[in-house]
Amino acid sequence: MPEYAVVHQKARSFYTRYERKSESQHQTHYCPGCGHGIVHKLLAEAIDELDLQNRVVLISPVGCSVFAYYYFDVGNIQAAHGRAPAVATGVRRAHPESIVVSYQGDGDLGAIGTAEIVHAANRGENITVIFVNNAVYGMTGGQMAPTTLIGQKTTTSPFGRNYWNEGNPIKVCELLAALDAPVYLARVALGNNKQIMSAARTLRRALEVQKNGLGFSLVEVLSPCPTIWKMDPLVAQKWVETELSKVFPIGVFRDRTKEAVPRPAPAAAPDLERIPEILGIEKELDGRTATRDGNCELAIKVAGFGGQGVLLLGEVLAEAGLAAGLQVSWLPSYGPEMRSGTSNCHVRISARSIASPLVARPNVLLALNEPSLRKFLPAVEPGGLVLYNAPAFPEDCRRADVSMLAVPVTQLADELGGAKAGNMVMLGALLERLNAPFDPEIPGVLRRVVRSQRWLDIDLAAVARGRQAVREVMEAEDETVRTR
Ligand SMILES: Cc1ncc(C[n+]2csc(CCOP(=O)(O)OP(=O)(O)O)c2C)c(N)n1
Ligand code: SF4
Repeated sequence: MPEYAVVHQKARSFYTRYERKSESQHQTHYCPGCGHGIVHKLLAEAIDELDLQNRVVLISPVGCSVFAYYYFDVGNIQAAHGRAPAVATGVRRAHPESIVVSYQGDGDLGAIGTAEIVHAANRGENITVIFVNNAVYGMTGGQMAPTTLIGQKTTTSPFGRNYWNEGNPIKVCELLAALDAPVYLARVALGNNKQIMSAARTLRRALEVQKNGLGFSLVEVLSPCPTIWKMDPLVAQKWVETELSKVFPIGVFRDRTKEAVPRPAPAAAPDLERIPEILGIEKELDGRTATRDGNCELAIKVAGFGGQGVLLLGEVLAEAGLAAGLQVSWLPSYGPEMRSGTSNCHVRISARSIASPLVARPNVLLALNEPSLRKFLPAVEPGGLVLYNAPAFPEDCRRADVSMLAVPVTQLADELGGAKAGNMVMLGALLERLNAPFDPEIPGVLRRVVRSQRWLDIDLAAVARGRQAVREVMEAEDETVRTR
């Protein structure tokens, strides 16, 4: 019997089966000879050896490794391009028991994500970054990366990278080694089997740094990309060993594992209730709206289709609040379409400082179409007010704990000669219901923002029509109550 045996087995931290589209089920989505597959294997084995599978959260951003979550049977989060270190920071701080790995390419980490990696390293976050440097943007077809070699041809440096035009390749390990906080920084390569064995040990060491709570660790892996380099896989591997390693020397650039002390646990988050007090802002008055005596706490959501004057309605309200000496904010939100796309805006009008212009829980909803009503009605604060552009509410769109009023504002505006002034009929209806301190400012605001005399006349008439419509509805309701 030999004293040792070669065991071929899958790492436990890999799924047993990668679900792929039927014709591709027999292969991973990496090209033959790609370094990502090797790095995945080394990482999965290191996780197994350190018995971390149940604690690891892998953050994969954009790049060829975007589907890392198909392979790793650990916690997985997909991050926006370049943002993995920021996401990793949040996860590690919120879950101090987790082991967080940020897996990034050179386009991701060294170009769009430069700020994130530098600041995460400078804060000494207790995360491990695996930086796969293949000297190109693989996923998008081979554009120049910050690590592209001088003279290397890419789709965006077709004559070869030129120092005078594109600068020198960025050496990430050397750059981060200029910072005080990182505990472990190393560069490894996949240029031959010996280098791969060494890479395995280095990855394990980086994870150990985090496991021991010591702080920031990063391993840069020089990795082949045969497809974009247009090389046979073996030639590409050799190129890593001979060319890439020449420009990016392999080695350990920082090792403070002996002297580093464990990073203190992050301070416990304060109770949410205390946040207004900590920030020096008063809590919002839930559900209370405006009264003429100056009490005004309006969180308004105006919503409808593009072209219905949603944004203008919000703007007029905010301008009127401002003219009345109140605090206001107006935040538009609309799709790329100019007309017929969804459009909404958030308006706050308050007697006090406004903490955020976002209105997630409106106390007034002005819904100019049915999709907006359906979308935002559930979010309205109990005790709030809903105005809806129709003769009646759909049967399945009712709430007993809010005040609901249906006014067919587009139709009423049409009768006045301009269906587009439906937003102003809505404004009039709201003003009639609110009795708001900024009500007297409305005509002046309209005179300022509406340039054409014809439309100004229609808009003023529309506001008056909206007020009248609400009075009619209220009187009809009174009548119903009296005759009951
Ligand atoms: C905000 C944003 N900008 C650009 C892109 C397009 N994009 C996708 S992957 C990528 C580059 C990936 O290159 P790299 O990080 O080196 O990873 P590789 O594919 O080589 O492994 C780019 C620019 C995107 N998805 N998101
Ligand atoms: S394009 Fe390059 S980095 Fe992307 S999977 Fe293929 S070989 Fe790997």
